[in-house]
Amino acid sequence: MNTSYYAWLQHEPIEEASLRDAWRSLIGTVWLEEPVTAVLDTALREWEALCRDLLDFKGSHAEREPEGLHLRIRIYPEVLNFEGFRLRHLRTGERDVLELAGGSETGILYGIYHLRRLISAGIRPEDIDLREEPKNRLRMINQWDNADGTVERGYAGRSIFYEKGRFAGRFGRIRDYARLLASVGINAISINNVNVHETETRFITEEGLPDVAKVADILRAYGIRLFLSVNFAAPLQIGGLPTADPLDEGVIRWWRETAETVYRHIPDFGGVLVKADSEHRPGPFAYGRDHADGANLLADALLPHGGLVIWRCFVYNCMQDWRDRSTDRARAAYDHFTPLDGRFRDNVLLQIKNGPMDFQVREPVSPLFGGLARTNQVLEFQIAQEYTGQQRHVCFLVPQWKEVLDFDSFACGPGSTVKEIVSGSLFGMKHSGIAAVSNIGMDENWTGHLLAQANLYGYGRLIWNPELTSEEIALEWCRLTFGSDEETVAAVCRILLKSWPIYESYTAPLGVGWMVTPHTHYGPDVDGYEYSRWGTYHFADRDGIGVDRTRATGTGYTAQYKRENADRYESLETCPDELLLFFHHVPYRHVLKSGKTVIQHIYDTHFKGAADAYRLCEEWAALEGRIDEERFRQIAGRLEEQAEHAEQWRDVINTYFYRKSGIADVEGRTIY
Ligand code: GCW
Repeated sequence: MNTSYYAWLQHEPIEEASLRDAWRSLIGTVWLEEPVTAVLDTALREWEALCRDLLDFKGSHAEREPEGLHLRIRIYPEVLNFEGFRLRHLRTGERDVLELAGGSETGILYGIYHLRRLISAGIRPEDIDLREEPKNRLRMINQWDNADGTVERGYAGRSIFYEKGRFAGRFGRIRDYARLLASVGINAISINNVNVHETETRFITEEGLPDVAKVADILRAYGIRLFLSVNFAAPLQIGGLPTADPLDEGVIRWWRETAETVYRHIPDFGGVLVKADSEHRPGPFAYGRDHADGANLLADALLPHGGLVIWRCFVYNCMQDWRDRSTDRARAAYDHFTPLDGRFRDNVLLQIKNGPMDFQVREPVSPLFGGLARTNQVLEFQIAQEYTGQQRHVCFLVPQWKEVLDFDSFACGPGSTVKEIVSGSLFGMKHSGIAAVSNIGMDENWTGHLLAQANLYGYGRLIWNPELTSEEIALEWCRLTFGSDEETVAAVCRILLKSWPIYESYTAPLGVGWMVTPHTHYGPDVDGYEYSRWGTYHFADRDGIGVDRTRATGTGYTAQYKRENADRYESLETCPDELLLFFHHVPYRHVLKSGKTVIQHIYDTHFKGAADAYRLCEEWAALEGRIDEERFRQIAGRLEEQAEHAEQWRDVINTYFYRKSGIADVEGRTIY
């Protein structure tokens, strides 16, 4: 096992001897007031690991409460939220203790991981007095893993779960993954791709469930509930029924019995994730039913067992005619789902991608946030860098996610931010939360590009506490991953924090999106999707570029937002530069708020973006000798590839627009 495998749970004792000694004496003995259950056992093992990894010390367990210094662990549900915890340094008479109180055993586990972060950050024991509760109840990961061992949009090797059509039995690896996830507060995971193929359709049968249950057992010890993606047509495909119609009695019975079978194997099964009537997946439309009929069918089957139905809103016409200018893919989710608001069962959650299109480097926030007031909602992010460099380019996505969470929908007046919607607080929803597509695989370092580990870490931390800044999260990750050398930590933080703007600057300009090679989605191909059926166009001609989504002259998409945002996006005067081409079709000489013309902006950002990507290599090179060879080389290699590839992006985009517009670069740089 090399260092990169341990990710942010490194084995690196703190250097300062006096601090290490202070911690050893305070937490080197543990006293647990509770009977040991599975999750508490994990917590104790994590405390042992903390002592070993950070204090270079073997901790000891006390039989009864010691007189002297110790770590006291207790469950305190009266004052703490179920998953919350409190850590305090107490001086009571002769007892000097660090008390970890959790709202539940899971709260305690989270408390131990938090203590690990604090100790790594160099905090002194006497300074500890804090309380933490997660902002979001559901904090989920979606694996897009297939039974054949491939991972859809996976950029870090093959699946850790499956191989050749079956469960691969890599229990150690799954446990290590669960550990990484729990350490940043993840409490739910769906373990198979939302595109459910034939083999995975059978996961919910008597033959499939024993293997699924083994994975659930591992995850349970880390406070993580297992979900499965299911195939809406399962009654037809594996149930021997002639239909999957959600209103058919036989279909209703089939799902009810299937739910009973699932819960017999996995009593705490979390529920199902469903992609229906989307990109050729089966769904209720085939029977003239709507998404509420479809979701409620499954919800009724799961309700007696406490299960949830997470139903995706990524529904659009993927057979569009590019000649048809009136259909707008961006409108689709809102048009499909707002009429159904209020019709879903209490245990249904709609899962909504952050933007109206598909995880582009820049998109506006989905207007469904704010458009639905009587429906449980889950926000979906993509940690996997499908459109943001595929873990070959560095692109730290936390700043992008923060913009989404901080976006004001104005649904109930100012302050109706996405984070208040998806935490359930704005509309008082029963269930809610955030999910994201995972970015890990069998690669030794989990994520392909080692710096992409920061996205998995940052996702967990941010959805636990959306008030953390990108800088704080980057700093935590860098310290935990690379240790205490301040120069290294500062340099890595700088690289992470500028990486998203750099990636944006040399790829598709001003919010227009795409311009990628069809299917693989890697590398530039400006017209790759322009004459296709996917609904993802830029409409560049010799005069201008962009998609007119205004109410006045375009597709009317802007009207899906509440007035404040609708007006802001509708008007050329107020539409933010970075989203201009998402909302408007403008001439190349249109002047941006920055004072530059659109065409000059394209040239300038692409020249600068490629130069900045090259500079990242230089900044990294300066760290040689300060980081172990293996991790240093890995990242250096990826950064070099990025710099080269950024030049390709620069030249393809600049050349395309120069040839289209015939307008020269005012600085006369080389364009082909
Ligand atoms: O962007 C598209 C991806 C598909 C993915 C789909 C989805 C799982 O290219 O690979 O399928 O989104 O989110 O369902």
